[in-house]
Amino acid sequence: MSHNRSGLFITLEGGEGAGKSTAAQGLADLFRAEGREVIATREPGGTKGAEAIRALLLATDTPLAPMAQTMLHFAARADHVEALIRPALARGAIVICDRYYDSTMAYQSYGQGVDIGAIASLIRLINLHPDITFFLDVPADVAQTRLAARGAASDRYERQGADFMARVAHGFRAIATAEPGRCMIIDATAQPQDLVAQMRRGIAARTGR
Ligand code: T5A
Repeated sequence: MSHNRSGLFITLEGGEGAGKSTAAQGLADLFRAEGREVIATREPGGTKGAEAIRALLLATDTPLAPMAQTMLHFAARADHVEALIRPALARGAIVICDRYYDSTMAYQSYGQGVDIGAIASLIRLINLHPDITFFLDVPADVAQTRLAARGAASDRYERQGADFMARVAHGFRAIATAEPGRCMIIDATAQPQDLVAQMRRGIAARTGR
């Protein structure tokens, strides 16, 4: 079950530098131009409490065991879902979230070895599923070039290295393959406006909206 409300819950997933934030912004602009209320948000984060947890999660000077990271991601998510996402969906808004629980499965389970069953239990506890999830798939070298061009500071996860990122990418593909009703893989080497157009067509085809 996804949710009992009139809104639409869209999530974007993928590795570092796949272009999720850029595509999420473009999709939000498109829906706003259609006259819809849009909440564009992100994880970890999206509320004051979840942003405070984000700072701890991304900090490179505080070692945290993978299971501790998992529970912090879900603590942030619990606040984000209850304080922002559920109320927005209940009033009919479109919620576009840059990363959600598939990131925990890909990074903490496929990437860091946390038990899949433990994460599946936390997902059941949160009990809010996206209507549609886009997996932005981009070759590692393209993502690396984009990140280098942006010159962003390196956080806890960006520092993990190529093998870790390959396990994460494998995880995302495995999730998308296992749940074809919810998930769509998008070739994220396309130009941002083409990605947004592909996503808009996917939403219309899958949800009729
Ligand atoms: N994490 C998160 C977990 O481990 N578990 C979890 O449960 C969750 C929720 C979050 C970190 O936390 C981890 C995953 C992450 O490591 P973050 O800063 O939010 O950290 O990291 P990302 O979500 O990876 O954000 P990035 O900004 O690094 O990547 P994006 O959003 O995919 O990429 P974007 O849009 O910022 O673009 C990157 C650059 O590429 C260009 C942009 O202009 C930009 O310079 N670009 C394009 N260039 C050409 N063509 C396109 N289509 C382009 N799209 C963007």
